[in-house]
This record gives sequence, C-alpha cells and structure tokens, in this order.
Amino acid sequence: MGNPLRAVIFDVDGTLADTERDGHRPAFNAAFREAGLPWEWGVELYGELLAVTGGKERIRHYMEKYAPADLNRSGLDDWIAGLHQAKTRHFLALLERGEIPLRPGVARLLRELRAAKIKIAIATTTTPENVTTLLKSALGKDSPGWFDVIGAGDIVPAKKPAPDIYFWVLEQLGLAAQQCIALEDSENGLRATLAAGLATIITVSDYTRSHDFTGAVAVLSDLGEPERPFSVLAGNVHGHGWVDAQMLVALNQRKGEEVST
Ligand code: XBP
Ligand code: MG
Repeated sequence: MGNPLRAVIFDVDGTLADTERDGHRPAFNAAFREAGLPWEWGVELYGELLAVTGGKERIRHYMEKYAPADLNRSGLDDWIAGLHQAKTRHFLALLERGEIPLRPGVARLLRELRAAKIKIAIATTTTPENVTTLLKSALGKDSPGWFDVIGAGDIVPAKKPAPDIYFWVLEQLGLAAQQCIALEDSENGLRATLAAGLATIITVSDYTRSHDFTGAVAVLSDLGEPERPFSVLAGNVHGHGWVDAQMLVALNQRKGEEVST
C-alpha cells in the first residue's frame, strides 16, 4: 500500500513563475544603478550567477569573481544587505505592477489541490515578501492564506542546494517526506529535495533546461493544461498530459508500492 499524498511543496522562482530573467535580474540592476555601481547583470551572466541561490549570497559571489576590490568596503555584510533591500523594493514594485504571470497550470493545480484537501506549501530561498506579493498579485489578496506553510529566505541559514528549507517545511507540516511531493525547476532545487527524501517533479525554465535532473520522477516543459498538455523531457508520466491532483496522488501511491516491493 502506497503513501496517501498529504502535501505538495512548491518552489517559487522558476516554478510558480518565471521570475529570474525579467524580474530579479532587472531589480538587481536597478539597485546597482541607484547605488552608483557600474555593475550590469546581462541575461547570460545572470544565468551563470544563478548557480548561487539567495540574492545576498549572489551579490557576494559576483563581487568575489568580478569586483574583488569592493570586498574591502567597511561593514560589507550590512552594505550587501542594504543593496539587497533596494533590489527587493524594485522587485516588489515590478510584481505589484503585475509584470510576472504564473506559469501554465499553476493556478489550476493550486485550486485542485485545495479542493482535494491536499495541503500546499512553499519552500524557497527568496525573500518572504516576494512570495506573498507574487501570490497576491497573481491569485488575489487571500491567496497566501491558502498555504499551510511558507518557508522562505533566511529562515534557515543554509540555502538550496542544502535540504534545510525542505526539512523546515516538512517539520512545520508535521509530515514525512514520503507523504509529500515537491515541484522544482532547477538542479539546486532538486539537490535540496532529493537530500530531504522528497519525490520531485521538475518543470524546466529557459535558465534550467540543460541542468542535470537525475533522480527526478519526471522532467516536464511545464505543468500543462487540459487544452495545452506538457511535453515530457524525461521520466514516465503514465499517460497523463497535465499535472493535476489525481496524477500526483497516483504518483505517490506508485512510489510507495515501489518501495515496499
Ligand atoms: C531562487 C533564488 C533567489 C532569487 C532571488 O532560488 O535563487 O535567490 O533569485 O531572491 P530557488 P532574493 O528557486 O531555488 O529557491 O534576492 O530575494 O534572495
Ligand atoms: Mg527555483
């Protein structure tokens, strides 16, 4: 007998919405301009910088590689935190203008899971206000309350690919990894979910299409919609054309059966 599915845990950036190229990246650049810095993160460079999760960590990584002289600034941690606060302000403004839509199938799946009484949760490295503002602007002001747990930002010190945020969310949910499925878009995210023992479905984004997704249950173009099914890049989806509550329940059931045979 498999495990009944009790919760689905969603990553945010790249999974709920395509936030990186036209959201976080221009927000970083706006903060740099405002601070009088000559830094400009182009589309390709940003793809490289995404190897490091967390905005503050990404700024520091960039400085180590491309602007080492700036590491000698006094009060470096506070300076980075201030720069990142400005970036968050720009990113929130962009979200509030409704410039970042949810990816295909996301709104439908969230509603179906709620209707099926399957819990929904968030595990992300991004800043908490970014999550609630994205949800409110895309799904309405009550939508953050739909989630049983929102794990975000600095709530755990070690960000993805460390599994800590997923362990934190599982503990808050009061569930075992076997009772949950994770949805991610990146290799760092997958490394985090696998280390936490979670079965994972990947929906790729432009920045993550070429990542190594070994260990994922399935790698899909997106969650799909009945009128626009997903394409399967890897894995066996047992005839499903879009990710719905029924597909996830069946997947978790099979997972349990595989383990017990
Ligand atoms: C998302 C991130 C975040 C965002 C920026 O990774 O790496 O750092 O790019 O957010 P994941 P902040 O999708 O794997 O959680 O600037 O708010 O940190
Ligand atoms: Mg992501």
